[in-house]
Amino acid sequence: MTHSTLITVAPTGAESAKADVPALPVTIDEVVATARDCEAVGASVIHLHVRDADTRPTLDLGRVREVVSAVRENTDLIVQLSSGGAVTDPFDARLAVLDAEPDAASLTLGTVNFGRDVFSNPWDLIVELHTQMQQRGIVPEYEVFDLGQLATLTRLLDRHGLPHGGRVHVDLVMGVPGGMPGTAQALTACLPFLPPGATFAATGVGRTSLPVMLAALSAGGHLRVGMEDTLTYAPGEPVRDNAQLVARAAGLARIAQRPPMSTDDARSFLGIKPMEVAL
Ligand code: KMH
Ligand code: ZN
Repeated sequence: MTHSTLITVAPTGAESAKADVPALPVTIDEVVATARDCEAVGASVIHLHVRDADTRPTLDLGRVREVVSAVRENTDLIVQLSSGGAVTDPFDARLAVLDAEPDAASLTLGTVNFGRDVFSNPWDLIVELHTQMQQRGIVPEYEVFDLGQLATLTRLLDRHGLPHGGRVHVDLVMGVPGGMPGTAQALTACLPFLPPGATFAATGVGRTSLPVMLAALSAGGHLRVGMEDTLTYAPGEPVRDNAQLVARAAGLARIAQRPPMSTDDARSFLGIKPMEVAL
């Protein structure tokens, strides 16, 4: 079991509208402020979806590059871009975010119903993302929405080799309507299907955030929290900001005697170049 806990913040996502959730960080200044606040309370990775000047999700490369460099200039966080985007995004635009040269990027291992929508991730897209990340030195975080997607991960690694950095790190995304439930039982069921030597984090969407976080910590896993996944802190209490969610995750990690991982340690854990070499 890793001594410390890697905490990823997913501050924005592609699903919530700024008009409905005024605390959602969408401008570059808001994303930078959130990134700094979350780093200060224990995050070491930021999972980014970018919004345009009208607050809508965008994969516009210029805008994505701007956000990546703003976060890098103001924090030591590992910058992980979403390659999932929004359910409406075409595959070529999702692949093109790799041109922004993030440290890391998400890579979802299968198609899944996503509420009333479909989050489409066919095999050829998975292979293309995996091999392009290998070639470009970008570290993937394998997003798993259902247990069968872990079999796809094993097939992917068997056929196409280990990711850049050598670490196979999985994020179990739980509680999405259409994916696996956000329960301790579902999390435990996934663990035997992780590839040998792989590490995992877990994310519980909506009200599954706390049970998933507690189950992940007890099983030696890492954590992802943020307003991409959770907008209610407690029944009837909206999330104040992303740092509130990171602080709660960091507090639970300390109680589990696996305190938040520093950004330096997170880089070495994930096989990402140290900050001074990266710049
Ligand atoms: N926005 C979801 C459709 C990812 O970032 O890689 C997909 C998602 C996964 O959030
Ligand atoms: Zn995402």
